[in-house]
Amino acid sequence: MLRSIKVIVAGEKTVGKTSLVEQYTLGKFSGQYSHSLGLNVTTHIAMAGNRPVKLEIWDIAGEYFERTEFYRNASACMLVYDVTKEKTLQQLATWLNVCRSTVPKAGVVVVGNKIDLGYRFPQKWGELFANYAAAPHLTASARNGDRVDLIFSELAKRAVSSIDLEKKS
Ligand SMILES: Nc1nc2c(ncn2[C@@H]2O[C@H](COP(=O)(O)OP(=O)(O)O)[C@@H](O)[C@H]2O)c(=O)[nH]1
Ligand SMILES: [Mg+2]
Repeated sequence: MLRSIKVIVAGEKTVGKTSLVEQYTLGKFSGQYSHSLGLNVTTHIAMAGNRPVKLEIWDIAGEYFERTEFYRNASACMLVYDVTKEKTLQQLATWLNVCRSTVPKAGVVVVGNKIDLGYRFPQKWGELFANYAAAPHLTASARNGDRVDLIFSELAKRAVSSIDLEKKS
């Protein structure tokens, strides 16, 4: 049986969380904004290194960051911002806090989405935040699919290492 791993995709509304999950699981970009209702859970088989795992992806709507029960048992959090909106990067500090306080052992990956549109503020700021979070910083585009597989495989990899760490402790 495949091992099931829960991961969170978090960030302000309209940064492209749902689009990234759709591009990753369905290989399509609908270009539509559907105001996600609270929570969407999608499962997808992913490779973590050379092991297949069942990723349970929790896409949490922007306004639900305080619903800490959604984070329970998550092994990794993807913190997404929009490279055209500086404010969405600033807000990630709040999301990071929620992740760290509810699931302290979870791995974290910082993602700047909509890279097809280009940065409208220094990319360095995203890198500094990722540094502060002790997390890798990656950019992606849900629109053209650039690095979408990579960000989710990085997330899966971090999730697996966090579970392995937990087993040892
Ligand atoms: N240009 C561009 N637009 C995107 C990208 N990802 C999402 N969008 C658009 O941004 C809006 C919000 O996306 P959505 O996935 O619903 O954001 P969410 O609220 O974080 O789930 C939609 O109109 C998407 O079409 C991207 O990588 N590039
Ligand atoms: Mg959404």
